[in-house]
Amino acid sequence: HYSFFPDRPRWPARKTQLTYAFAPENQLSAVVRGVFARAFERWSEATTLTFVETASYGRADIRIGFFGGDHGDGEPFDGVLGTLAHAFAPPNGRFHLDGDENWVIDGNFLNGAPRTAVDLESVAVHEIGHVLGLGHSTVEEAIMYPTISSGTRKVELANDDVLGIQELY
Ligand code: TQI
Ligand code: ZN
Ligand code: ZN
Repeated sequence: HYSFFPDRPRWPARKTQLTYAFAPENQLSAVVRGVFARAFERWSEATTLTFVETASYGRADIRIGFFGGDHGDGEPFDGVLGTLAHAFAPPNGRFHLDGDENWVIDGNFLNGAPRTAVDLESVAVHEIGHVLGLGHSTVEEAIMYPTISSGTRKVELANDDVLGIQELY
Protein backbone atom coordinates (compact mmCIF):
# COMPACT_ATOMS: atom_id res chain seq x y z
CA HIS A 1 0.00 0.00 0.00
CA TYR A 2 1.13 3.55 -0.80
CA SER A 3 2.02 6.19 1.79
CA PHE A 4 2.51 9.93 2.11
CA PHE A 5 5.00 12.09 3.98
CA PRO A 6 4.04 13.06 7.55
CA ASP A 7 1.26 15.72 7.43
CA ARG A 8 0.64 14.84 3.79
CA PRO A 9 2.36 17.76 2.09
CA ARG A 10 1.35 18.34 -1.55
CA TRP A 11 1.70 21.04 -4.18
CA PRO A 12 -1.10 23.62 -3.85
CA ALA A 13 -4.31 22.88 -5.73
CA ARG A 14 -4.10 26.14 -7.72
CA LYS A 15 -0.77 24.98 -9.14
CA THR A 16 -1.63 22.26 -11.64
CA GLN A 17 1.30 23.15 -13.88
CA LEU A 18 4.70 22.61 -12.30
CA THR A 19 7.91 23.78 -13.91
CA TYR A 20 11.19 21.90 -13.78
CA ALA A 21 14.74 22.85 -14.68
CA PHE A 22 18.17 21.23 -14.80
CA ALA A 23 21.26 22.53 -13.01
CA PRO A 24 22.97 24.59 -15.73
CA GLU A 25 26.43 23.28 -14.80
CA ASN A 26 25.33 19.73 -15.71
CA GLN A 27 24.92 20.63 -19.42
CA LEU A 28 22.64 17.63 -19.96
CA SER A 29 22.04 16.29 -23.46
CA ALA A 30 18.62 16.19 -25.10
CA VAL A 31 18.63 12.41 -24.59
CA VAL A 32 19.05 12.75 -20.83
CA ARG A 33 16.48 15.54 -20.64
CA GLY A 34 14.10 13.35 -22.62
CA VAL A 35 14.33 10.63 -19.98
CA PHE A 36 13.04 13.07 -17.36
CA ALA A 37 10.30 14.31 -19.72
CA ARG A 38 9.10 10.71 -20.11
CA ALA A 39 9.24 10.14 -16.35
CA PHE A 40 7.11 13.25 -15.69
CA GLU A 41 4.68 12.10 -18.39
CA ARG A 42 3.94 8.92 -16.41
CA TRP A 43 2.67 10.97 -13.48
CA SER A 44 0.81 13.54 -15.58
CA GLU A 45 -1.11 10.71 -17.28
CA ALA A 46 -2.46 9.66 -13.87
CA THR A 47 -3.37 13.16 -12.61
CA THR A 48 -4.42 16.65 -13.73
CA LEU A 49 -0.83 17.81 -13.19
CA THR A 50 1.31 18.97 -16.09
CA PHE A 51 5.07 19.50 -16.14
CA VAL A 52 7.00 21.89 -18.33
CA GLU A 53 10.73 22.37 -18.60
CA THR A 54 11.93 25.92 -18.04
CA ALA A 55 15.37 27.43 -18.55
CA SER A 56 15.29 29.26 -15.22
CA TYR A 57 16.81 26.90 -12.64
CA GLY A 58 16.41 29.49 -9.89
CA ARG A 59 12.69 29.91 -10.49
CA ALA A 60 11.61 26.36 -11.33
CA ASP A 61 9.32 24.48 -8.95
CA ILE A 62 11.38 21.31 -9.39
CA ARG A 63 15.18 21.62 -9.65
CA ILE A 64 17.03 18.60 -11.00
CA GLY A 65 20.76 18.05 -10.89
CA PHE A 66 23.52 15.43 -10.84
CA PHE A 67 25.99 15.97 -8.02
CA GLY A 68 28.81 13.97 -6.47
CA GLY A 69 29.57 13.51 -2.78
CA ASP A 70 28.96 16.50 -0.53
CA HIS A 71 26.96 18.97 -2.60
CA GLY A 72 25.93 21.43 0.04
CA ASP A 73 22.49 20.30 1.22
CA GLY A 74 23.55 18.24 4.23
CA GLU A 75 22.76 14.95 2.47
CA PRO A 76 26.03 13.94 0.78
CA PHE A 77 26.05 11.25 -1.88
CA ASP A 78 28.17 8.17 -1.33
CA GLY A 79 29.78 7.11 -4.62
CA VAL A 80 28.76 4.05 -6.63
CA LEU A 81 25.51 2.40 -5.39
CA GLY A 82 24.18 3.03 -1.87
CA THR A 83 22.10 6.17 -2.26
CA LEU A 84 21.27 6.77 -5.91
CA ALA A 85 19.20 9.91 -5.66
CA HIS A 86 17.08 11.93 -3.28
CA ALA A 87 14.09 14.17 -3.47
CA PHE A 88 12.24 16.07 -0.80
CA ALA A 89 8.61 16.47 0.16
CA PRO A 90 6.51 19.23 -1.44
CA PRO A 91 6.90 22.12 -1.90
CA ASN A 92 10.69 21.76 -1.72
CA GLY A 93 11.26 20.63 -5.30
CA ARG A 94 14.86 19.54 -4.85
CA PHE A 95 15.60 16.41 -6.92
CA HIS A 96 19.25 15.33 -6.90
CA LEU A 97 20.94 12.33 -8.50
CA ASP A 98 24.29 10.85 -7.54
CA GLY A 99 26.67 11.81 -10.33
CA ASP A 100 28.94 8.88 -9.43
CA GLU A 101 26.40 6.21 -10.43
CA ASN A 102 26.74 4.29 -13.67
CA TRP A 103 23.51 5.57 -15.15
CA VAL A 104 21.84 3.61 -17.91
CA ILE A 105 19.45 5.04 -20.51
CA ASP A 106 17.39 2.67 -22.66
CA GLY A 107 19.83 -0.11 -21.84
CA ASN A 108 22.88 1.97 -22.84
CA PHE A 109 25.58 2.64 -20.30
CA LEU A 110 26.52 6.29 -20.06
CA ASN A 111 29.79 5.34 -18.34
CA GLY A 112 31.22 2.73 -15.99
CA ALA A 113 30.67 -0.95 -15.41
CA PRO A 114 27.50 -2.91 -16.20
CA ARG A 115 27.54 -4.66 -12.80
CA THR A 116 26.69 -1.46 -11.00
CA ALA A 117 24.32 -0.09 -13.62
CA VAL A 118 21.31 1.92 -12.49
CA ASP A 119 18.42 2.68 -14.82
CA LEU A 120 17.96 6.45 -14.90
CA GLU A 121 14.32 6.49 -15.97
CA SER A 122 13.29 4.09 -13.18
CA VAL A 123 14.95 6.26 -10.54
CA ALA A 124 13.47 9.41 -12.08
CA VAL A 125 9.90 8.04 -11.96
CA HIS A 126 10.43 7.02 -8.30
CA GLU A 127 11.92 10.37 -7.24
CA ILE A 128 9.18 12.35 -8.98
CA GLY A 129 6.74 10.38 -6.82
CA HIS A 130 8.56 11.79 -3.77
CA VAL A 131 8.65 15.30 -5.28
CA LEU A 132 4.86 15.10 -5.59
CA GLY A 133 4.33 13.84 -2.05
CA LEU A 134 4.33 10.05 -2.13
CA GLY A 135 6.28 8.08 0.43
CA HIS A 136 7.16 4.42 0.01
CA SER A 137 4.81 1.59 -0.81
CA THR A 138 4.68 -1.94 0.56
CA VAL A 139 3.60 -3.27 -2.86
CA GLU A 140 6.57 -4.82 -4.63
CA GLU A 141 5.36 -3.92 -8.14
CA ALA A 142 4.88 -0.28 -7.20
CA ILE A 143 7.24 2.40 -8.47
CA MET A 144 7.31 3.67 -4.88
CA TYR A 145 8.55 0.35 -3.45
CA PRO A 146 11.80 1.23 -1.62
CA THR A 147 14.19 -1.17 -3.36
CA ILE A 148 15.08 -2.11 -6.93
CA SER A 149 17.60 -4.68 -8.13
CA SER A 150 20.64 -3.47 -10.04
CA GLY A 151 20.07 -3.09 -13.75
CA THR A 152 16.29 -3.43 -13.46
CA ARG A 153 14.04 -1.15 -15.45
CA LYS A 154 10.74 -0.32 -13.73
CA VAL A 155 8.99 2.68 -15.20
CA GLU A 156 5.27 1.91 -15.33
CA LEU A 157 3.07 3.09 -12.52
CA ALA A 158 1.36 0.23 -10.71
CA ASN A 159 -2.27 0.48 -9.63
CA ASP A 160 -1.03 1.26 -6.15
CA ASP A 161 0.96 4.30 -7.35
CA VAL A 162 -2.07 5.59 -9.28
CA LEU A 163 -4.36 5.19 -6.26
CA GLY A 164 -1.85 7.02 -4.09
CA ILE A 165 -1.31 9.99 -6.40
CA GLN A 166 -5.03 10.25 -7.11
CA GLU A 167 -5.80 10.40 -3.41
CA LEU A 168 -3.35 13.30 -3.05
CA TYR A 169 -4.35 15.25 -6.21
N1 TQI B 1 17.16 7.08 -2.22
C1 TQI B 1 16.12 7.01 -1.27
C2 TQI B 1 14.74 6.97 -1.99
O1 TQI B 1 14.50 7.83 -2.85
C3 TQI B 1 16.13 8.18 -0.33
C4 TQI B 1 15.07 8.00 0.70
C5 TQI B 1 15.07 7.11 1.70
C6 TQI B 1 13.83 8.67 0.79
N2 TQI B 1 13.90 7.20 2.42
C7 TQI B 1 13.14 8.14 1.87
C8 TQI B 1 13.25 9.67 0.04
C9 TQI B 1 11.87 8.57 2.21
C10 TQI B 1 12.00 10.11 0.39
C11 TQI B 1 11.30 9.56 1.46
O2 TQI B 1 13.98 6.10 -1.70
S1 TQI B 1 17.73 5.76 -2.95
C12 TQI B 1 15.30 3.59 -5.20
C13 TQI B 1 14.75 2.21 -5.20
C14 TQI B 1 16.62 5.25 -4.17
C15 TQI B 1 16.12 3.99 -4.17
O3 TQI B 1 18.89 6.23 -3.61
O4 TQI B 1 17.90 4.71 -2.01
C16 TQI B 1 14.98 4.43 -6.20
C17 TQI B 1 16.32 6.10 -5.18
F1 TQI B 1 13.48 2.19 -4.98
F2 TQI B 1 14.93 1.66 -6.38
F3 TQI B 1 15.38 1.48 -4.36
C18 TQI B 1 15.48 5.71 -6.22
CL1 TQI B 1 13.99 3.89 -7.51
ZN1 ZN C 1 21.11 16.73 -2.56
ZN1 ZN D 1 12.16 6.41 -2.32
